[in-house]
Amino acid sequence: MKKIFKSLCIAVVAMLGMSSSALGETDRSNVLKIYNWSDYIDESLLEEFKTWYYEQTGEKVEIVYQLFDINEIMLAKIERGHADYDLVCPSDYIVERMLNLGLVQPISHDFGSTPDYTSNVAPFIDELFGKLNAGVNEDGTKRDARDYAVGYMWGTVGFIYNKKYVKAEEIQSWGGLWNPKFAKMFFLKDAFRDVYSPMLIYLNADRIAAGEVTIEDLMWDTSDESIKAVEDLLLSLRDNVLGWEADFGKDMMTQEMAWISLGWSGDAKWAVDEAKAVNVELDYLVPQEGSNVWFDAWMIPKYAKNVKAASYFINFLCMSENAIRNMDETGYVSVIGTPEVLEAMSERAMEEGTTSTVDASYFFEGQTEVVLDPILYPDRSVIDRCALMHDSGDRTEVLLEMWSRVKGDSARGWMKVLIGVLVVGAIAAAVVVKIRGGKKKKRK
Ligand code: N2P
Repeated sequence: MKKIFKSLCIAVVAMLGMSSSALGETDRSNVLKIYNWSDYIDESLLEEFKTWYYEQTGEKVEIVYQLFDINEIMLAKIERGHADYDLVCPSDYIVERMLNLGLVQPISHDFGSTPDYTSNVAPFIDELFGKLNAGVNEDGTKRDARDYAVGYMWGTVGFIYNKKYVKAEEIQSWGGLWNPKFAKMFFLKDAFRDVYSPMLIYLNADRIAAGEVTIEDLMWDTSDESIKAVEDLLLSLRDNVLGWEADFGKDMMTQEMAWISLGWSGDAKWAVDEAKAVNVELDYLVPQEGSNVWFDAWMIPKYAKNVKAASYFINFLCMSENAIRNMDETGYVSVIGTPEVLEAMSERAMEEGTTSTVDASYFFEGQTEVVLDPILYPDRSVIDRCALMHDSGDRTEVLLEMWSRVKGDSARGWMKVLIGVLVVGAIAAAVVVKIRGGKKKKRK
């Protein structure tokens, strides 16, 4: 729960700070407004960026940092055009959507005498970018999404589970969720795309095995028939769901409030590490039928006001040492694939007691047997059964209607109460933090 409070506190403190400094006395063109996922950065880098930016450009910058937990909430703000963010961090399928809706602008890689660290992004991420439907340029040529976005973190979707109550064999299939033993003991992610896709894969497992359809094909499938089939499947599960979580599932897992959470690999890593401190043994796996591999990327909205600082900030995050710090802090895996990152992550895995190896050659060239945490860098065999999601375009409304029917009003009521309690708590905590000039407690 402290993570949720922390996230909300940052947002609130950022807004308080914004009214008194950034937007009050500082010229907006010297402010960098960032809209990022919660728990998704080493916050000390925000302060350090200001110094680094001044060293590189001789220009001062203030940062306003705000948080979201759901892609579609961020997108709605940008789409309405009310929010003048300079940087946002959508997931792959929303990168497609933002490109195709013309919401973003190309990213300059002109950093003067500062090196272009964006070249540190691993070729694996370039390949994922290549799979996006990025539309066409004005001259009709195929658009390269990398002209408009730079990768940040990536991972998979799977089950975070408590080893005391759940055996890995019991959840090797997405169908493990229907085991009566787990009724009211699991969370589903409150992100309709992250649930729809695994369920569609589960429904089509036999066809995938028979070679009649690929997971990649399914990631484009938003037909009425498939949406109905997923709806029926989820309705048969609804009464067993403990809750729909946007970002608190990982905390609940560490507190043993749930045994399973359908979530992102980065949250799994964070939860596994946190849980160790309280002698709770968590783990993570990607079910055998297959799943999503995803990545999030920085984009500069069309109406950004500080494009230069935005592109420098992206460049700053692509430095190996900053990527490593972000990984340490958040549990998520950076898109940076340099030897420095490999060395740091391999050392860390060994320190944490990992002895087995993975084939991570898809990410670190030639590394077919390397000691790495398999939650962070899954074996190639896992990656081979994962595919990227795609923008559902004008089918999004139909998917959302299905999602709303599946979750039902009771779930929404429950969430509203929870959110209300959290917001009140966070505001109280933010006031305390501000009064005490509270210092951030680092995870490591
Ligand atoms: C971190 C959110 C990660 C986003 N809280 C995964 N796409």
